[in-house]
Amino acid sequence: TPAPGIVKPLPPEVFTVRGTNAETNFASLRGTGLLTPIDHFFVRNHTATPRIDAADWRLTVWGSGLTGGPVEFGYDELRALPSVSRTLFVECAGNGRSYYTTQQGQQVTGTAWTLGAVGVARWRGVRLADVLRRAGIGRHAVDVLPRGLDDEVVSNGVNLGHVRRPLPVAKALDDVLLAYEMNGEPLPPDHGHPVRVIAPGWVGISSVKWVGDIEVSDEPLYSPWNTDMYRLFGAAYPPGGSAPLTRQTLKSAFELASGATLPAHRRTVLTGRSWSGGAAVQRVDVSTDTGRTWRRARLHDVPRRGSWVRWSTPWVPHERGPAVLLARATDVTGRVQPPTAVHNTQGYLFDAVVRHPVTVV
Ligand code: MTE
Ligand code: MO
Repeated sequence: TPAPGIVKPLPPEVFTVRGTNAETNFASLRGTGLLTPIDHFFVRNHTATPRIDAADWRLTVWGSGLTGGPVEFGYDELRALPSVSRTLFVECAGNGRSYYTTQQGQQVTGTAWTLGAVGVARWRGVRLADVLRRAGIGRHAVDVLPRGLDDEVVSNGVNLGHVRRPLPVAKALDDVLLAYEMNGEPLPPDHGHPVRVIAPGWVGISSVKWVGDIEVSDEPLYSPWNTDMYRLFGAAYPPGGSAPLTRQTLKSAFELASGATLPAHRRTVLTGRSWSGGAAVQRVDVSTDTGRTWRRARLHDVPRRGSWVRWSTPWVPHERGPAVLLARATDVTGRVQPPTAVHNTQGYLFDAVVRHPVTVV
């Protein structure tokens, strides 16, 4: 199934196409390494992947938050700056959204992701802070607004302009990257070629792809992506919604197809991954009896905030028929994935334990 506007191949055993987006099937990650291979990495496009030649690309940094006028950077200039490499996930704020409906019976709007709108890559690039300092960021700057070069987004007949979302200056100067490499390769077209933002631990919309300009402002900046979208609205939240979303929440997924069949009386190794943008994952517990009993899974990676840990646990099922598997992560602050997630109308930040159905035969 071709997805409109995605450049890379989307084999159905690896991706589920959802509108202009492609979700990674977690089962296809079994046996792969810590990093999501580029040909398995989910794609979330508001419109379509643009083809941008690095040789023609310029980054313009401008705005009232600079001490001087606009400053331009070319691709080679950026690559000549000191570089850093970091292993981080990009995850859509709506990852897991479909479970508000299928597990909790609640209505939500937006792409009906299961858990595959997340991937971990090794990103190489420059610190956004270095670029902002070279551009002459002033002491009164409050917001930093990267904007994408992809097409303007039209939603319900309204032109929302180019994808853009302000970062508070504290985050922009802390750990945000302007990345030009992914897993050791030049950034592929679908993931932001030639340069994208990577905002560690934060909702995916903060990691603007195909960045073309960055406005630095000494007044707060707004875009639909921090006013109408990517905030929490609903009964549990104030009438104007929550503050704009920042960090991703705690989640776990099995590397197994939903509804997979497993042989009775044979040892199966259940594998999966857990992650959070808040604090590092400390432990993962797995239940094979719908939560009556839990066992601690073995972790295969050193837990790090903003990345994931792979885990495994053996299971010898004896009872034939349907079963429900659960995986529940705990972070280093003691936060545990809850049995239900607090509803919000746009279905963001689903953090509850997901019921994973299998059949023992
Ligand atoms: N940046 C631009 N310019 N256009 C987009 O549509 N989508 C955002 C973000 N950056 C988007 C963007 C969203 S919602 C997510 S979840 C991530 O990119 C997805 O990154 P990926 O496609 O590399 O997985
Ligand atoms: Mo997203």
